[in-house]
Amino acid sequence: MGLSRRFGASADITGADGDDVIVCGGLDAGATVDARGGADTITLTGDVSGTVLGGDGADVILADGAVTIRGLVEGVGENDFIDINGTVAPTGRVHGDDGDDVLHVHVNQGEWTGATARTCVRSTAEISP
Ligand SMILES: [Ca+2]
Ligand SMILES: [Ca+2]
Repeated sequence: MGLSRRFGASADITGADGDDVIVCGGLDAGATVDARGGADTITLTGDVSGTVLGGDGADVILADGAVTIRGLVEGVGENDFIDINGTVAPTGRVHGDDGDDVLHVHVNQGEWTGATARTCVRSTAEISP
């Protein structure tokens, strides 16, 4: 009972309350992906300047090594797993929000908050809890 679709960059994407599988090829500034309730999986394969929200439920948000996050990626409620194998730019923000979130960012130049466990290969920015 969820979405399993591949989306482009400029349109807003809103998931269902079930477990959605969303593959997003990039997101322009002003556009939002909101997976809403359920244990959703969001895979980012292009640069994100907009907002990616996991919504309620234990979500998995993944980005491959070529991706740069310039906007906001947020797990929202529950225990989310966010793995950004690319770069979080100085304007970028990765936020676990409520729950025991696990965050991994390969190269962090931005802001990184709201997680109980974090790993980072390379960081040039202040990391706050
Ligand atoms: Ca959902
Ligand atoms: Ca969540």
